Amino acid sequence: MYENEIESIAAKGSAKEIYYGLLQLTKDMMEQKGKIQGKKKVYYISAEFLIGKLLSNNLINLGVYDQVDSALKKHGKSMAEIEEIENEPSLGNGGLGRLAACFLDSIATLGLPGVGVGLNYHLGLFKQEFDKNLQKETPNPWITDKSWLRRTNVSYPVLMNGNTVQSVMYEIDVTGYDNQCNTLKLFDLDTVDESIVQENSIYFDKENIAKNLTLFLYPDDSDYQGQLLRIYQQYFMVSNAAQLIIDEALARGSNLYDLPDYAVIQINDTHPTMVIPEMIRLLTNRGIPMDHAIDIVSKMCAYTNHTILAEALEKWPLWFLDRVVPQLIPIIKMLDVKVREKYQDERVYIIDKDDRVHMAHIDIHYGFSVNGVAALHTKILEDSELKHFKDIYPNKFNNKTNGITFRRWLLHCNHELTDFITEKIGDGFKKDADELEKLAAVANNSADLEKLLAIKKEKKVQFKEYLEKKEGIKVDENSIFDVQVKRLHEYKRQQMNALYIIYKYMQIKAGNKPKTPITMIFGAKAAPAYTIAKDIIHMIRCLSDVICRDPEVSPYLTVVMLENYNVTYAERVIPAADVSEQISLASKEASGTSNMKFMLNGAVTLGTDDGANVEIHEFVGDDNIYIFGESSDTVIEHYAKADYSPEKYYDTDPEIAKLVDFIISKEMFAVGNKKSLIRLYMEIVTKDWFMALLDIKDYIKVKEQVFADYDQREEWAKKMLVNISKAGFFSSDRTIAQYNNDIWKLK
Ligand code: 26Q
Repeated sequence: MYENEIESIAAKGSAKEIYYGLLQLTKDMMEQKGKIQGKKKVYYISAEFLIGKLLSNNLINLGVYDQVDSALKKHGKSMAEIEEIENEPSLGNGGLGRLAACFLDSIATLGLPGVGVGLNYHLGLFKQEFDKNLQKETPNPWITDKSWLRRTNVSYPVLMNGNTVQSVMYEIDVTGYDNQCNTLKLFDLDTVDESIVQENSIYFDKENIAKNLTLFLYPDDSDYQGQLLRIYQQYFMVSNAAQLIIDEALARGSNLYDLPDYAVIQINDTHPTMVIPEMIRLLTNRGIPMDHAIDIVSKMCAYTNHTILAEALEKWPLWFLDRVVPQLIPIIKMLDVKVREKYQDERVYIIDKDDRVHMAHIDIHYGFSVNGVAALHTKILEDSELKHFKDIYPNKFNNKTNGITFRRWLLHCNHELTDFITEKIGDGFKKDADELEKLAAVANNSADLEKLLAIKKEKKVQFKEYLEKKEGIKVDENSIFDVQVKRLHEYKRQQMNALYIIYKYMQIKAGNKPKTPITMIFGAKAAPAYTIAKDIIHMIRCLSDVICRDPEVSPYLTVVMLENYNVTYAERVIPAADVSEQISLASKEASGTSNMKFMLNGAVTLGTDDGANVEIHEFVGDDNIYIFGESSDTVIEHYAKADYSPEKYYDTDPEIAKLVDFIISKEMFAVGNKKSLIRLYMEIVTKDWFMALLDIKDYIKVKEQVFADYDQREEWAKKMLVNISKAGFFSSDRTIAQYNNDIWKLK
């Protein structure tokens, strides 16, 4: 089927023509497949859907990738050059959004009826550029005339601040692997106007809601207007979602009293929390008594927590909400009153004594399920962060360890490894990831291990070429690729990794050269208003310059900070990685998902016992992972006693002081911004909220061991093999099967 179409598209002249031909063909094929049906659907509401480019993945899931690939080759073209034409949708930031995208893939692959609901941000999250080694944010427009987006006639009125706007719904089809399709629904406003954004910047009039509502994901919220805009966005998203859910259920025969038989809502972090009061409001408007409406909605909503950082848990001042959604205020107050009647414990109130609304508390009281995203994370929620809730609702809490879709993170991004695995154990693993286990037994001889090393080398060469073409940066494929790619946050401790670089730089200066050169690769965006995060990026860029300009050091050490790290970059750099940096302060990383992607692609983890690293550690065993640092229990104790102070380490340990002092050295000042470097130095010496100095020595020690072990090539290849073969658990197909069995209960 489709052979003639594919052949005639591949025969076209330009890459552009071929891309648009394949785009249309793929859309037709998806339409042919039809939609996954079922009485009850899951609605996954999320502020982010970091879906990445779609062409290759859709072709893989439709089962025609190889056919297209060979047709292109026959005409002297490659998939890689065709994919270049596609823009990457800029609808997410990091793990939370990528998880939503992996989940959509797995929901469709398992044949479950599911809908993603989000917003159609025209300029996405910002695009990152570097100017004098400082992060500069510019708009990231990604929508083109012909694309995966389909405009629909679906439109809902949304009342905000007394005005009613009329939404418009767009759709993107999501095809399952060897299965039918679901849809991602993205809401938008026709009045949004990109021209209000100042040239080459992310500044715009924050008060002109009709024109700015869906311009950016996470617009700067460092001021009041920015915070109000976020509330507008959130309410617009959930009001549309609620109206869609009701419409679709009515169309399938619901009488609304039985709505939980038709729809379950997964609330991805607290951003969609207002769907609860909004749904209650809409049901009461349709004549359902308040208490009954609350009961119906409580049976429909499930909440996923993605963080234990207190500052990341949303608490909106009541009067902010009153400005945007006065119609929800009586409902939120009533939900709070009901909580107060039942529980005389102010820690579980929805509205606190300062009149702030704790969004997570709404989710926990008025949802039927609360889940964390890795075993350790859920345990910390239950035992400390949300203990008061666990005591009230012991049965609501459950764990769903995150996962990743192997279609994108193995089949698509690493054909060479996929072919090797298929040769060894057949292709059952593509549908049943646990079959990867077989690999450890059958591929454990020298020839296979060498093949594994050769594949890694090939992926390193491919990345090297991509990097040089894209950014003009040269790296050596014979060096060790040590990679840390994730949102920039102090708790993820990119700054500690940078301190290691300083250590290594000094070692090399002192004559202690590594046997194998090292390439340290970073990719990270910092939130525009997060000053210290931007300072950390600046430090890393400056280190890169200092080292690159030093002929004594540069043959042995290279530092690269990728510009505008995104899904497309991830697909290139993860398969090329030897070492996976997962070095968050123990207890702070809810799960992490890049750790799983690296593991699946044969990188070895250097990490703390945090998030899903704990589970990776259990699966691969002590010999195939490098764990360092204080335990989560110890860290939690430090927080409880408030007894951590970086001065203790800085003042008493000259080796640590030397590393930190380098941040404000003349070498760094020669290439960097003095103000930024001094600010970061002061932050680390006097605050160090995420305890980089607590773990730095152990980190250095273990990292040295990693690099020494790397030279034992066959032993290292065995570690790679174990990591790949134990990755099956981290398939998002497993995660979604668990969501469905325990929470959604769809067909
Ligand atoms: C909140 C309030 C105001 C402004 C922004 C935000 C905000 C924005 C983004 C809060 C959170 C996020 C993103 C969170 C995120 O990506 N969390 C990650 O989720 C992954 C999937 O579960 C986990 O693997 C990671 O551990 C977690 O950090």
